Amino acid sequence: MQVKSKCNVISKLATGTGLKVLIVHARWNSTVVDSLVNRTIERLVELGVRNADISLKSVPGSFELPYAVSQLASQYDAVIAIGVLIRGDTMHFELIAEAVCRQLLQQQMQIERPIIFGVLACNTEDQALERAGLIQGHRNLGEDWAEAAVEMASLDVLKR
Ligand code: DLZ
Repeated sequence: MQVKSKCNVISKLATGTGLKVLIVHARWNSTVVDSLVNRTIERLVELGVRNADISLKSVPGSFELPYAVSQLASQYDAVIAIGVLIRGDTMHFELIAEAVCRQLLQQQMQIERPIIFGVLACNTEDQALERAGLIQGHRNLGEDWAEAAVEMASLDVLKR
């Protein structure tokens, strides 16, 4: 039996109309990051978010994502944090991946805004290229992040 790796993410009711979304992305591994960011934007627009309601902010590396989110998130209905970590010869990868994940989760609860985890922690460059749809036959994960942002922001708007 084949396991479904992607749930049917977007709820039928969720629409991006009227939502303000921030994408914060790292500049490391920019070929992969740019492809992920572009597909995220494209999918947000397909879901009804206006181009004018999508803001972009870049930071040097993934380690800087949580601070940028903490400073900016409250002005938006959802934030998508995007970075690509590729394992190297040192402990950097483990330290950053773990810390960034924990901090983004914590920010989400503190700021009470959905923060979508678009940080890839890959063992190889090929894994990163695959997940950005840059290797034939592979899907770009940016579309899942856009769908998750719209669905989660819609929950939040209903509550207010
Ligand atoms: C230093 C570093 C390394 C080695 N690798 C990556 C990476 O693969 N992806 C990424 O987004 N950032 C990397 N960085 C930079 C750190 O995230 C951070 O920007 C610096 O340590 C400065 O705080």
